[in-house]
Amino acid sequence: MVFERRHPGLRSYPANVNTPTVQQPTHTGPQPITGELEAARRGAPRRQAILLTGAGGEVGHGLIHALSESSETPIIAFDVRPVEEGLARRCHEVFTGDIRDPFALSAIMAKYEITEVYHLAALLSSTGERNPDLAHEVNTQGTMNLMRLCAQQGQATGRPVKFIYPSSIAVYGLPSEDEKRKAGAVREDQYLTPITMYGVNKLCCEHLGRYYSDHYRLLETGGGGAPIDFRCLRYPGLISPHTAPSGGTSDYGPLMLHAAAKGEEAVCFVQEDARLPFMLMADAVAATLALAQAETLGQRIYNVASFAPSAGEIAEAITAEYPNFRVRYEINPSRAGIVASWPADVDRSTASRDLGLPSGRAFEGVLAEDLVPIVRKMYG
Ligand code: NAD
Ligand code: AKB
Repeated sequence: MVFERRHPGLRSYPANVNTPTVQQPTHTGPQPITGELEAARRGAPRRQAILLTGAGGEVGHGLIHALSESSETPIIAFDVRPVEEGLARRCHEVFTGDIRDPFALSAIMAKYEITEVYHLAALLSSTGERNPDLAHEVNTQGTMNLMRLCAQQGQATGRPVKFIYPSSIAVYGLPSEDEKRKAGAVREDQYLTPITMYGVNKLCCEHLGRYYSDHYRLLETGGGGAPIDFRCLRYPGLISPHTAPSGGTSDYGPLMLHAAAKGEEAVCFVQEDARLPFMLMADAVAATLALAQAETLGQRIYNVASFAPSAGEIAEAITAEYPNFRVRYEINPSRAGIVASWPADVDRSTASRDLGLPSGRAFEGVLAEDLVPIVRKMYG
């Protein structure tokens, strides 16, 4: 795989977009026309590639490792922040730019024929709730920009672009704690009334994906000739031993593990009995690749998860591995309210059936086998 690092200076970008004080990049106008853009305009064949946006984030980290080992197709990485060197080395080319900027994306599409997109770039739920306007621009408008360009390419080549989209349990909105208890594991079509801007954005993008795949320009096409092939997993909270999360609301779970491994006290902002579904990052990556590779699918959107412990059960299992581990419960009512609106568990039966995924794993086993050995090495 050729490593050709490039930061073409497409845009100025904020140093850390995942903060409530994020600076909005100023629009610098159209990009200079390069040789590649001219060639694409003349209809010259472009090299086929996989595009991964939000490449420098937690999921990007896992997916780039897995894809670079399993696929011969070059990976093009895109993020608003520079991608760390070790990750960039696994990619054919790295672009730094803002997903809100259609020019940044069209420069990539002009150079490559993108066959598959993993569109990870987003502001997560807590960051999004602190700046809902920006969340809408990045999460919805950014996704729309990318879908529009993929649709143009799909129409021009006659080959639909596979668009892999990570949605979230945030699309659900349970109206009360009582209803959450009664509902148990929710199906894909239940309780779709999110209370966060992030959840609203995710649900909107699911509908955009369905539109571009099944109904695009139906007055002209009658709904046929789909320019994109949208496929989506609704991830639960993800737990990675390699990276600690920030900006999300399910973060309290993985942050307990990272605190324990560092010998620190964890501060948990939800009550001990707060419950959400979670999944090991490596399992989420494997599920995402299974979704991308599936020959046939019964539906476009699937729940995935492996276990659904309460915050207290997470702490208890971690204490079994780290006997000195301590958690201080300092409840943040607003963030706890977001968690209360998300389901206690999700029904994973359709993903099991269509994608052959395991229907669940024991949290204690995942902790002992897949998480603790890695964080012990990482933090000593
Ligand atoms: P992350 O915050 O670690 O990574 C997001 C990446 O997107 C970052 O590298 C960030 O720099 C980039 N980004 C943000 N704004 C951008 C912009 N304007 N232009 C270009 N890049 C931008 O998040 P993650 O955990 O890797 O999540 C990846 C995807 O998975 C997201 O869409 C998220 O909603 C979804 N998801 C994650 C979880 C989880 O628990 N991690 C759960 C459900 C869904
Ligand atoms: C968040 O908490 O925002 C994410 C998610 C569950 O989508 N981790």
